[in-house]
Amino acid sequence: MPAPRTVLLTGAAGGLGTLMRSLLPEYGYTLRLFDMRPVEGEPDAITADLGDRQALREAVRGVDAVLHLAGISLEAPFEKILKANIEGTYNLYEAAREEGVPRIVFASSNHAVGFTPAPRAGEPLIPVDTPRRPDTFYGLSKSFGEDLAQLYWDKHGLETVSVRIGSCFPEPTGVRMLSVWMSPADGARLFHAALTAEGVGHTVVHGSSANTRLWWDLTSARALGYEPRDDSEPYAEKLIAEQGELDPENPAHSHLGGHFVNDPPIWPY
Ligand code: NAI
Ligand code: 15L
Repeated sequence: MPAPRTVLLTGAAGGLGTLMRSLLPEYGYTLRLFDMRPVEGEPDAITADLGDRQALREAVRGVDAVLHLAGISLEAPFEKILKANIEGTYNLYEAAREEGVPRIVFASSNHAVGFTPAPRAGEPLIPVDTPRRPDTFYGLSKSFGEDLAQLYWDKHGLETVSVRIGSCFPEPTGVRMLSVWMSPADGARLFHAALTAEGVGHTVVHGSSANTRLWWDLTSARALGYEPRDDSEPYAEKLIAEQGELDPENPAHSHLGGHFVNDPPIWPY
């Protein structure tokens, strides 16, 4: 596959989409933007819902790849998750198949496997083939997305890298995040690797920086050419002083998915 140049960025108005709009052009991409909300300062962005199959078909036409970030990004009532994340992701894959788009990079999440116990000191890192253990309807939708990606590779030859993102924010804001944080710059490095690596078929990778307190294995991400450069450790002293060490008896501290394992739905809209 020739290196992709024109990439459809769904979820362009969101937190991660905003970070990637500023970081990915440095890698030479031309971004076409898509979101149900207007993208500030971007009058050419496509404002449409993932439920609009015609808009999606036009949005993917002629692009070399899609970076699919759009969707509900926290726990929410099942009916909302069903529309945005399950049907919406299906609609995107159908549009990509119909228009011959060769690759999608799918924003999966640690919450697809959020009930996986966090490794204690000396235990092995969580492997990428750990059984799915979604911690929410949200995590379940990311499991669906990964299976959908596998189906479209096996049946239609449409490639996907499913990136199980840990926490991608400018800084880690909690003690758990010290283990799963992905700096925005490392996020751009990983997405670039996922967009350009040869012969990925459907590959699942963990998305984190090279954190000292890392919980999961980055081997499959590194195999794409990803070389993380950041580490959350400089934030550790301050966060632990403020919040204390993780308590192994607290389920929200002792599972990969953190508070998602026991929080009620929190999607604000
Ligand atoms: P966000 O909530 O800030 O952005 C999501 C964007 O998707 C929003 O701009 C929203 O308007 C758009 N969107 C939602 N439903 C839509 C629909 N039906 N049609 C069109 N657009 C729709 O979320 P964030 O943090 O930017 O995350 C981006 C993606 O990465 C999400 O899929 C999220 O699940 C995933 N992810 C993010 C992580 C993080 O640390 N930021 C961690 C793990 C996964
Ligand atoms: C996610 O999947 C969410 O989209 C993001 O907002 C964070 O909550 C992140 O996981 C996390 O686990 O920290």
